[in-house]
Amino acid sequence: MTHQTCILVGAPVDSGKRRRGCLMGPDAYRTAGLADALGDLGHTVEDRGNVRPAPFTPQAHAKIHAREETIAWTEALAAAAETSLRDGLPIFLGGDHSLSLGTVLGAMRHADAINRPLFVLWLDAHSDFHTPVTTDSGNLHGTPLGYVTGRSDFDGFPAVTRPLPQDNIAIIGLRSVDTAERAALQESSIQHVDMREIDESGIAKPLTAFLERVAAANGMLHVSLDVDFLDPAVAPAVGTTVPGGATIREGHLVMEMLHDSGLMTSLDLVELNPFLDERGRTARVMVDLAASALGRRVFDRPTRAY
Ligand code: B3U
Ligand code: MN
Ligand code: MN
Repeated sequence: MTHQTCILVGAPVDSGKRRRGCLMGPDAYRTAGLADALGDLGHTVEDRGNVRPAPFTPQAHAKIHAREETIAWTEALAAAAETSLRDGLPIFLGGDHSLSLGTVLGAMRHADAINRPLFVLWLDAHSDFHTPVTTDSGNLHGTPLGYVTGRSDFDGFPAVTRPLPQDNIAIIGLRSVDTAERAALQESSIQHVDMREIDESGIAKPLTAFLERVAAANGMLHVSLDVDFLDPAVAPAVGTTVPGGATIREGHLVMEMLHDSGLMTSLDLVELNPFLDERGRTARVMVDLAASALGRRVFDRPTRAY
């Protein structure tokens, strides 16, 4: 991949779950030197500052936490994603994973407008495939893939007029899937890769299979990287730690393969909670992973054709 215009879009969303702190994420990435890391790779970097939610009136809800606020973020971030995708490669600095209801919706609208299919790579311990009805926790950060694929009961959220086809999604890193999600996932055609599969066959194999499908369809590719994809021993700054996650090496391999593919068109960095970090180390790991996705490497490799 050659020179890119990387557009940093702060998304300090903290409404998708009850534990607070993800709102500090965008500034932690800035402090950890994301813009310089990408600039050093020869890219143009434009920091557009932080998005703000559309106006909203909070309402008490028996089950769902901060529903109106999350709807307001979804509207604002869908618009920001659509605009920034016209100008370059947006990197959304989260913020919890409920921000992806908006960023993926915006990417879907952009892909529709230019008549290309959108694919989504979800790097996460969780499948985030709930609906507001199936969720046990009431936390909307567990619902973005349910929303964008057109599952029901997202009343009050922007309408998903042309849902993302399940065939266009891969989730890699799974090790915490609720019963209702598991049933829905197994019935779906979403490519779902758990840690066992990664242990048995390596992470490159399912990723290559997915990237080949993206390339064959001339697809756009939105990548959503949840901090908890990584093992908490190397990335502790996240509210929902799940042991047994990806290693730093697996994380970098995924990012390097994404770079080599030339397919990635937008990126979310989500669930970083700087309040839980240890001297900024998780923020730095995430910045390093983003740099690998944008071309940082030890040695050049012959380009792999997809
Ligand atoms: N599936 C659980 C846990 C969870 C999902 N995403 C995160 N945690 N980060 C839920 O609450 O929906
Ligand atoms: Mn997630
Ligand atoms: Mn997760």
